[in-house]
Amino acid sequence: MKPVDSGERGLFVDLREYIKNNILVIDGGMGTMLQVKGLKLGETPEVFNIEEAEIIKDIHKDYIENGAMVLTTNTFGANELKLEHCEYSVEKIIDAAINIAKEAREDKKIYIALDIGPIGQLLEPMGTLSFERAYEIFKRQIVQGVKSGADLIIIETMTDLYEAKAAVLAAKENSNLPILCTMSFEENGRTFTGCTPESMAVVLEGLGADAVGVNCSLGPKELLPIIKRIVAATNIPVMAQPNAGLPELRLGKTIFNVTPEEFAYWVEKFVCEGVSIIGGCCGTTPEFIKKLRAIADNNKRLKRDKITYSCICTPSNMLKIEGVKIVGERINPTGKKLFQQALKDNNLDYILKQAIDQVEAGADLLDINVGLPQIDEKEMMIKVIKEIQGIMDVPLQIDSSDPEILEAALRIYNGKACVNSVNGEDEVLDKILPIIKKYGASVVGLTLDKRGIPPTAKERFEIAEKIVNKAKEYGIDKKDVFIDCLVLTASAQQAEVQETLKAVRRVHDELGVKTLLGVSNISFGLPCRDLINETFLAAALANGLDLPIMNPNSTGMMDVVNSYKVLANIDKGSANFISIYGGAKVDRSVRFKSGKNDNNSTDERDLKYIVIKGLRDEAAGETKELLKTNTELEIVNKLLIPALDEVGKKFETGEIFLPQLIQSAETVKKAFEVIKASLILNNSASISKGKIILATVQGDIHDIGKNIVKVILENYGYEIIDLGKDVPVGTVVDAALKNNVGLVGLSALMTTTLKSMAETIRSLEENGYKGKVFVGGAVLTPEYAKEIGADYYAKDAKEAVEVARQIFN
Ligand code: B1M
Repeated sequence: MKPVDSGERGLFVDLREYIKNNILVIDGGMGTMLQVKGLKLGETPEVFNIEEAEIIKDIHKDYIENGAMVLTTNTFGANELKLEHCEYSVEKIIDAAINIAKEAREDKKIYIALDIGPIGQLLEPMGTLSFERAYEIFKRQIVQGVKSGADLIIIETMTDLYEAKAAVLAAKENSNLPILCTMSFEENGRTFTGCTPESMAVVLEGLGADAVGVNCSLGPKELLPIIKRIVAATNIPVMAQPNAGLPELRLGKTIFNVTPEEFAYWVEKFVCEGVSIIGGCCGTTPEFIKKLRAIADNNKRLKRDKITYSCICTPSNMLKIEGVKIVGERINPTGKKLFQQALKDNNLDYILKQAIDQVEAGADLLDINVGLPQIDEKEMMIKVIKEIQGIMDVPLQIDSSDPEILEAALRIYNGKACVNSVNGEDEVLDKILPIIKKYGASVVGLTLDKRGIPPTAKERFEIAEKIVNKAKEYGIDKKDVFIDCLVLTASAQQAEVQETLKAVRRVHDELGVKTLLGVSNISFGLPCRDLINETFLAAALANGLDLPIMNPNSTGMMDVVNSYKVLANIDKGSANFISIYGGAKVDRSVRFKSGKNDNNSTDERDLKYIVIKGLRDEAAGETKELLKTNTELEIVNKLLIPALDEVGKKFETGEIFLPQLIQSAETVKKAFEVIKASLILNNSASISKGKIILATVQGDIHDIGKNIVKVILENYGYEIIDLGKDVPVGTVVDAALKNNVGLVGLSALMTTTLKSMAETIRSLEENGYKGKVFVGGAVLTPEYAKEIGADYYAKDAKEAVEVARQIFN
């Protein structure tokens, strides 16, 4: 089944079939080829489809002649945002690109892939682009791609899994074409936004991509460990399109240092690992693809082992359901007056606190139930999911019986979620299972049907079996079905407690699926509920319970889980147990005296805590409160900056990722708005003591520090012209000369942007600026400031005021 020869196109092999058993060779770099052929810096490559069509055609032909089976259209950036100022429409550019590829392939059996790159803007909550807007942007490209006759869609170089999801959904819902999707990873094994290879593989496979993998990123050698992780996480074909090595800047030119031979050496290793779709990215040429074609012709696609483990995930946190995983039960209004009130008051902070408390206490995933008759459950579900996902990376279990709510929630959830729940009724299964399949989620199946909850283990087992089989009919693997054999209260249905346990045992042993139980139902109506809950939990775990839904803030319940993990050989060498209980004298008698659930809910949430957790809505109130007893600068220096330092450390060590970093920064902004208002209110100075320009240098978007400096200087009576962040060198120079200022202040927070700072100072001098320059920012030292020609260095906002005093007084 070789698709490339000069036969009739009528014999064209279906791509989905082809990649099941063969190695497919895609073409190589387009952008870097275009640069060699005259594309200038800043030019839009896609315009070449219309104005320089012959150049594109020649590149395609060159790739075909060297063995490429797939041509990738020159449409990487052909989306309506990137083409906003382009004279040609998205439709015109895509149509031209596909037609050029068709002309290049003539009547050869070559597939044409509509190429789709990232939109170029960050999605919410990291940026401002909504998920649905991103979907619409991709949809427009895909609709045209289908119209113009693309054979498949390649979604590539994604760094945000949420954006990749929007693109894959747009492709699935607006075409029947095969979808290949790749993301770009960094040396730390994650994408720029913190997504892991496993999460990517699991989520994109679940959404129905036909192949998943990695492109661009690094050189082939550096990609090998990432590729191994992708192969180990998915059952669909894996693809790889590395760069021709790590780019190096030499004499103003980007050089890729890997030869075609070396490239092929590594790609052959990928094939031995199980990769079956190969191609090249930046720096690769037809010569590279020729080598890859030889690999494809000389190797068979490796038969890979089927992946059978259960998991759910967020982009940065893949949770394998192995051992015991705790489902936090507290985001649920049933029987909780405060929670009900929070829902009615739209008090998302309260809900976020519940989420944080549970995760800090040890929950591995959180059940989210916001059903209350007086509120719009769908709207609330979406809000809660977005808010939780904005600040933490715990996977979620969406708990609702309404298919419309479930679909809306699964659509916006970032990752692979679990749905709670379906039951044994055909009507329910037929409505909900297709939604589970479409979004690649896992599902909880309750062992009840129209008759209610059957009393015996046998009947509950039968319902479980029916759910697993029905899921299979809908294409849902049993690894994605978790069965809840249902807990009845021991006080009312004592005889059935053992039936539940027997059912768990049978489902676990005979169906081989994961089991889940809402444990604390067992003790309703009895005194000392903790004791019953804990004893039942121990019995259930011993019978094969994998996912207890419980209150992780209950120390007793956590004690049971922790000790069970030792006894079941899950906690190897008892390491976790010893780290928790070793040394400390745990007084276990205290808990039993109270007879109530322990709840370590942390009420002592100072501003620092609020920033670290990214609780935006709490920042303003807390800051106002603090201003009653602290000065503005005290709050900045003692709380806000140390909090950000801690966030920075967590980011550096991989404890948190970009989305959380952004939430903390946003939280600081909220606090700072209050501080600024207070300073303005208390500022008596009205005459300008001097004009100062402030800017964060080009390439750097950190402006919190610069903004603090600005507000404090304003407070001391200086007039500030704030040029903002990421300010081009020329803008600073123009503004300094035009406004005839006496002082320019530059801020930089990254080692990589220090050279921008040096360049700005040099350019100011070269262009005849006569005033002084002062610099600041965490990466700077007084020595370096001197070295790059700054007149002054200011460690912080106070020192900035000293500098201004020296200049203007
Ligand atoms: Co990022 N970031 N960040 N970040 N971020 C740092 C700086 C980092 C140290 C974190 C880390 O890895 N530990 C690291 C830089 C590493 C390095 O080069 N040495 C880093 C990185 C890598 C990145 C990204 C590349 C991450 C990514 O995308 N993979 C990306 C960069 C994008 C870009 O700029 N092109 C990025 C993005 C972001 C956010 C957008 C999420 C956000 C910024 C939001 C915003 O500013 N609007 C952010 C944040 C918040 C941080 C940390 C956590 C905090 C920075 C901050 O605001 N500090 C930071 C880690 C850290 O510094 N602890 C980190 C508080 C602020 C008051 O202090 O700015 O130092 P600072 O200002 C002080 C003094 O330095 C001085 O006075 C201020 C008040 O006392 N000062 C001046 C500052 N400017 C002055 C000018 C003066 C005088 C004094 O005269 C003109």
